[in-house]
Amino acid sequence: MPYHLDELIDPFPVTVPDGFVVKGPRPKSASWDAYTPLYTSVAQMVFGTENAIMWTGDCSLTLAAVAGLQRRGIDPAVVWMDAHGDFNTPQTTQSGYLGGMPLAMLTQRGEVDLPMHIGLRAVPDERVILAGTRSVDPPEEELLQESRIERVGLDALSTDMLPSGSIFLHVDVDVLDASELPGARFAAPDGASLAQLSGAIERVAQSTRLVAVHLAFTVDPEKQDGERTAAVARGLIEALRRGGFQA
Ligand SMILES: [Mn+2]
Repeated sequence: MPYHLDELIDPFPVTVPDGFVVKGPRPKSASWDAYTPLYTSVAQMVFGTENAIMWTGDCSLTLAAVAGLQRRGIDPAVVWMDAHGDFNTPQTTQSGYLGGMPLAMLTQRGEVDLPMHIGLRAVPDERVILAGTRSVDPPEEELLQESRIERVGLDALSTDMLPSGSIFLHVDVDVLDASELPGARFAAPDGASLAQLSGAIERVAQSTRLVAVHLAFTVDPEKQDGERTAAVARGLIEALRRGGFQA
């Protein structure tokens, strides 16, 4: 799904292994309501796909993926690897950036109709693990502290600590350090190495309960380094394979 919010990314920064490309319907504006048609079609695709790996340019498309799994009768726990908390709501955000809100939407915070329109049910806080996060706004920090969401470093994330049942893995590549992946749209200092991220992904996959994966390539197409981005993409797929996850 070559989107960064309502912006179609063409060419997409990585060559995606054979699969399907969802290019529409393109949202008519960058407001949550405008995403309903696109997210409905993405949810339908995830509903019909076993072991989906979803390649996108933003974090918000997670909402569609989880809605699609839920439609299949799966209530996945969510492991969220990201430099940012993505835990703002329309009420707390300072930037208004929708890509900074999806984890709040997923746990049904913020007054937004989109989850209802796409049939998304709230993921309980106890079934969410936030990993590798190092850049959180003060209002997000407050919301996170009030929540029951567990936060861990990538190295500390172990197979044992994963919630029970099926697992959905979200990876925003900005969890990596800029030395591994230049050109992140919202770079935060002191990120993970590709080896650290790969290790954490492999341990999640080893649980054998992984049902779908979202790889969010939140890099600026103008500022990224194509070879580095491709190396990261290969690294993430190899980590999933080593952990036993086959798309
Ligand atoms: Mn993110």
